[in-house]
Amino acid sequence: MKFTQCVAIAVLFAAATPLSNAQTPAAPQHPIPSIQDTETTAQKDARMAWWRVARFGMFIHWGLYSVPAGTWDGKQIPSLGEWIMNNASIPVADYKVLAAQFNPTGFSAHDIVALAKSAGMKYIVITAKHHDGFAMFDSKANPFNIVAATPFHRDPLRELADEAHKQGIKLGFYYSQDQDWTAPGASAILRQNHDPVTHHWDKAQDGDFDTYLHTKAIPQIKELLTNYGDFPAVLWFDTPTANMTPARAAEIVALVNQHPNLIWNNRLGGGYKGDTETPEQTIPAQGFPGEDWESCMTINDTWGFKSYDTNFKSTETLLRNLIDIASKGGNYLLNIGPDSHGVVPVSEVERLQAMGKWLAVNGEAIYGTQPTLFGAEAGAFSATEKDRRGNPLWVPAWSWRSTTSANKIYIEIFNWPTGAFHLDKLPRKVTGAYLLADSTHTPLKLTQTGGILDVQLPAKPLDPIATVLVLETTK
Ligand code: H79
Repeated sequence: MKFTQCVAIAVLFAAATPLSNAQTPAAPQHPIPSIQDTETTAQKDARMAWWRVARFGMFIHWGLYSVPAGTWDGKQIPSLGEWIMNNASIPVADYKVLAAQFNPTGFSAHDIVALAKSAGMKYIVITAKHHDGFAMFDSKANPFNIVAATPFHRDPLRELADEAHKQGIKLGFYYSQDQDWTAPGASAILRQNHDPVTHHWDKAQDGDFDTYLHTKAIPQIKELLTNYGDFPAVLWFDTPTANMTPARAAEIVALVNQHPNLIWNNRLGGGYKGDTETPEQTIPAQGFPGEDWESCMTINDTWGFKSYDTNFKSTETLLRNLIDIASKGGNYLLNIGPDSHGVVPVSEVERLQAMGKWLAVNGEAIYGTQPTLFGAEAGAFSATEKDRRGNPLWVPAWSWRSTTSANKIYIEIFNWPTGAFHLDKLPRKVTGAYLLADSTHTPLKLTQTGGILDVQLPAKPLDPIATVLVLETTK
């Protein structure tokens, strides 16, 4: 997706706008207060604790759109695979018949949970219902679902919940609460000019939004919140339009309030801020200091499977993204898109396993760490060039990043220097240094004068993508 395509839609994510440090948050005036309005800081810290140390999660976009897999009527449909119904203006009846062809017998909850674990991911968020309105779970509220409408008859969410329990990982559900292209009355965002006004391309989509909300969205959210034991740990809303008024959003808040451990994002709408900022396909220049945030990204150029999208990011890019995000205090929610058989594309599996290999050695520098004590290493805003919004262009630098713990500073080095690694303005005293991937932790020679540090490095990095230098510190 082109960045420019998202701009108009980004406006819809009103809650995604970060408060500048100068602003004090106004006391929220919600029709129904949400947990964030009423809990203490200590309660919030306890609720967010697992998520804050997790740093790395698996997004799964899987649904009926994996059947056409990016092609309709013999034509390759540009842009996101999960948007095919909208992008190709597929009539509701024509889209619904896909369900009869969806029999993903290659799906294995065990293998997907094991893949997430081997990648070093600490949570999974799967599409329970995307904008196409097809529920990937056993829903009594609406028959357009994987159990009732397909020959598969199984509930992948139940199977994933069982496996996630067994293998010890958190499971969350994505639910498109506002857009639903097959339910009468729900929203559909116009694709061509990105007008946020809701737009239907089939009379079957016309109807009353409150009827949709009360007969489908709310009952299904209730099912998701009550039928899967301890899960979902996360509820991931998306694309609120003007239809998601404060009063309507409050009806959903009344439900989520009954699940006091639940974490939910900033995309409910109606003025609710939720728990997490959710930059999509980008890493913010300096993160969201003091806030919980999560960058979600595709591994190629689509969320939902497209048979011909082979533009996979390299393991190097993916690992640098994870490290960059961790150094700014955020989480990385990296997507996979299983195919219509339920199988995860091999190129995705390979990259995840490679990331897991790095994390198995270097995870100490990522999980549960604090952001960098420096900052300039991430890059700088250009004095002359502007980005597509007319703001100063952010020019990232890729020599190194840093993460922090109580008594260590981690330097993730991408560009291996010759001789010494040099640091200015070090706010702590360094008492020792070693490479994390060196199992013997052989001490490296260092000199520190005031805040200026030089650490002698071996001639070659221990990992071609990122080698972690550990500085043991006292304050
Ligand atoms: O679920 C994934 C996306 O389908 C969803 N959010 C992530 C996590 C998403 N929905 N909308 N958007 C993201 C942003 C809007 C993109 C659009 Fe377009 C630009 C909609 C219309 C213009 C891309 C290009 C999709 C259709 C044309």
